[in-house]
Amino acid sequence: MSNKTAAAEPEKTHTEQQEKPQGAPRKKRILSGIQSTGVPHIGNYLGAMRHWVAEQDMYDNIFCVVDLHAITVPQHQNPKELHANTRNMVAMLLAIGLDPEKAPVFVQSHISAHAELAWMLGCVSSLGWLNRMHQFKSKAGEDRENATAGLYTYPVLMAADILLYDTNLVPVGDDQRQHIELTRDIVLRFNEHFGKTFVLPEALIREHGARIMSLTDPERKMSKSEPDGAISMLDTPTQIKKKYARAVTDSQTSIVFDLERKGLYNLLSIYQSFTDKSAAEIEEHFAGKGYKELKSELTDLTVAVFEPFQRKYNEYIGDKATLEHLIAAAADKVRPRADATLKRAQKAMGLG
Ligand code: AQP
Repeated sequence: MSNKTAAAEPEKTHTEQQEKPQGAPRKKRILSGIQSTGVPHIGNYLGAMRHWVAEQDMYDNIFCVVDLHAITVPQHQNPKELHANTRNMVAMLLAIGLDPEKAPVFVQSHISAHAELAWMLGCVSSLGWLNRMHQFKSKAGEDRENATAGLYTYPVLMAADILLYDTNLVPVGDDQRQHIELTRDIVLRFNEHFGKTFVLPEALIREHGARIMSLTDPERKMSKSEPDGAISMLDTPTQIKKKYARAVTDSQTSIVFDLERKGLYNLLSIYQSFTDKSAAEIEEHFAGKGYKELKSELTDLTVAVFEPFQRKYNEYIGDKATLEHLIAAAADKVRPRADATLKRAQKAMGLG
């Protein structure tokens, strides 16, 4: 490694300087992604997606459906299903209100720079760093020998996703915290060794809803790959009602935020995320009431939020030409930025 020292917060990159309009403060750039591994659930929505929509005027936004990440597990290596899931995920992101003009939603595999930069970053990442990643451990499970190499290097690809766009902030759920830390380690090492090349990003993780747990096992994170414990954004009102009704709770009766009562705490966290009320207000609202009332209100809140999304989603799914056009336009919009960063990194490393 060279003896060049990197500033903890690197100065502006060449691309940043070029893009800042004269005299106007540049909006911070945010980038986030979601895997096309099935229908998104209330965890994805409350932990990440709703913030992307609510804050799209505040930031310079880029969103991607990360299909290259989806294939890191064999269950998602069914070509037809993956292709459809990717389109469905873009349709859902548009349906919840992302405006393609302000917030392009592209498909990760359409921009080849992601895979190219990931290889380069893999060559400056230590095995020790990857060995510490919790998500690999939980997704690989007991049968680690049979987990794919892609699952192991997943965080390096995620670093490439973020760094290609000179991202300042990465709005994600709590499960991604460690991956953003790894991205920062990669930036610091790369910049120190090859000179200032990448922007140092920060995670943007919210206080409420950043870790919604499974309804059937509140010790585990709600996940697309475990649909029984998840309320999907395409569930019907009847399914939503049934899933809340069956949600694991306990034999106590008071409705209070108690971390020891994990099932109840999770339901109250969902309620809090949907209503944006304080814990004290919620406890007061449910004083003298029980699980029946809580679950019934949760059903009503969820149905009221998801029903309009489902209508819009069906419109996008029914108009394949528009959807494909928007997907292609988003890729065209972001590609020059990704290619410029890739070139900058290649030059820094002496490639080519
Ligand atoms: N349970 C959760 N609570 C809050 N936020 C969550 N996110 C995921 N699960 C929760 C956030 O949603 C965004 C997109 O996630 P992803 O699709 O990229 O991958 P994931 O974290 O692996 O999500 P899943 O639902 O668990 O999918 P599978 O089953 O395919 O692995 C991210 O910002 C994530 O933090």
